[in-house]
Amino acid sequence: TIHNADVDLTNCDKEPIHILGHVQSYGCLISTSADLMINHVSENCETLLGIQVENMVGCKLEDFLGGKIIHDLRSKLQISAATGTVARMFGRQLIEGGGNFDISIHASGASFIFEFEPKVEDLLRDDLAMVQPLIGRVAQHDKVQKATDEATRALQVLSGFDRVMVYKFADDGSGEVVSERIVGDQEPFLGLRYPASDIPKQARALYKRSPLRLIADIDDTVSPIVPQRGPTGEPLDLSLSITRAVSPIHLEYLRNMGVQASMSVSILVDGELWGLFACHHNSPRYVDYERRTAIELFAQLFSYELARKLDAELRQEESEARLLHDRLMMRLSSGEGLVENFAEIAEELSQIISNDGMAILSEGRYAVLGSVPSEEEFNRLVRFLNTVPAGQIFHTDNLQSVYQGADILADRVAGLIAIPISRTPRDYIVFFRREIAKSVTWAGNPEKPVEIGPNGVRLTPRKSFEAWSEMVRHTCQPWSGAEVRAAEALRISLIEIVLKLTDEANAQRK
Ligand code: BLA
Repeated sequence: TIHNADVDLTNCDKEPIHILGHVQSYGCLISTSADLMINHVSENCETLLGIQVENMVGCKLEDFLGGKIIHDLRSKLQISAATGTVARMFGRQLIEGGGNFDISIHASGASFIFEFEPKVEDLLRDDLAMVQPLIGRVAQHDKVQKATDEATRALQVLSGFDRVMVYKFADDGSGEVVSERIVGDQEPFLGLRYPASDIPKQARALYKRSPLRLIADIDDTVSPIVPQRGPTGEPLDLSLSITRAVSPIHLEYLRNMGVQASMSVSILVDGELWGLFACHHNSPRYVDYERRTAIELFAQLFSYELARKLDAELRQEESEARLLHDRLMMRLSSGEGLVENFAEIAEELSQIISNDGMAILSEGRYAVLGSVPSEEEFNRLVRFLNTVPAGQIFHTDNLQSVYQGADILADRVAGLIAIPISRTPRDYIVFFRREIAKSVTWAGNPEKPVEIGPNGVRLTPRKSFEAWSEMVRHTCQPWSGAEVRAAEALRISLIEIVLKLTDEANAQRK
């Protein structure tokens, strides 16, 4: 196994996971210079290819492989170099009389990396043929959630893993299991949240470039790459390597979770890592390169579908917000009072800006719905809100960080959006949200016995969930850009209405 003394639980994002210098036993690696002179090999070339490893470095690749395959590798290299991608070949013979291999070819710095996996022969092979109907079923759904669930199911079929999840990242790098398919009797992880450190920054960055990783067996004996460093002292960059052995800290995490094999596939939207398909298996599981290629293709097609649906959902939300807005304005301008009808109005507004509670203060009258401050607490809060520059909405995910009086509200309120609805005195409509960890519950079984590794219980899903809860103490689910924009539009309309109502009242008094 690999050991890196400089990395522990406090500095996960410093672990150089792209240069750990080992491959998993399901494949072997040969790296060469541009003229196909071998500069690094993994030691298991001996068992998988039957070549004496000490004879390889400093010799030409063609000294070991057949002429036909060398010719094909060269042309694939050209394609890979021209497109900046990883080229592939499936089921190819390397040496006369030898077995067949799936091959991956890519450029890494000044080197070319060739990886070979013994071919698993399967006469019923239909990997690529499965992708099209499966993505077709995903495309039929308009809603993001439905499409995602369908994709999770499809990936379970394609991969055969015991548990397939979609793990979605938030802006801060933390994540949530938003879809899940389980085979057999296992505890669900659906809805659970994890801190950003569980998939550290450098891993998230790498997963944008490299779409799939397979950890076929967490107890695998990994094979070192020799020499570890080239003549310039640099280790081989394995960022795009498909046999790369992964972080030992992550292996411990999986072990503590009771998982024996793991595969994850990136989901990119607009060039950003939106999420991952995360797959677990309770026994070792190898999926061959040809099937992994089909899985990558599926994930890529899903990404496009997802981007389309996210876009459509956003437009749909915006148009619903506009309609609601118009309805509301019509009611108010026909003379219905904001405070008298607050219950109905609040319900309508909640469809545009989701919340756990709402309050209005208008001309000295207070009305509320849901999880909110008392009138007295609200009056104090208003004095704080009055310090915000006039004519602006104010929003925060963490009231505690800006407002002294927030701690007595903490059981009901963690964040708010305040919309001023008059100039003097300052009246407000306020949307409140509770602390996020309070609205998410842990679903796992804390009593489940597992042997805990050297880094302790932190590397378990439950502790991980607790770590996330601790990290988001005093904060609410962030207000989205669309919600903040809706609040701003609402401010402008409400000011207009309030002015009109005041004018009418004044006119009547004359
Ligand atoms: C990698 N962590 C990962 C990966 C996942 C997770 C999916 C990608 C590798 C893979 O496919 O297995 C995390 N897996 C999860 C989560 C769920 C899941 C959250 O199924 C939820 C259900 N991990 C930690 C801590 C550290 C850490 C504390 O929890 C560091 C101290 C490190 N995780 C870590 C590293 C990697 C990783 C370094 C990269 C592994 C690699 O690609 O080499």
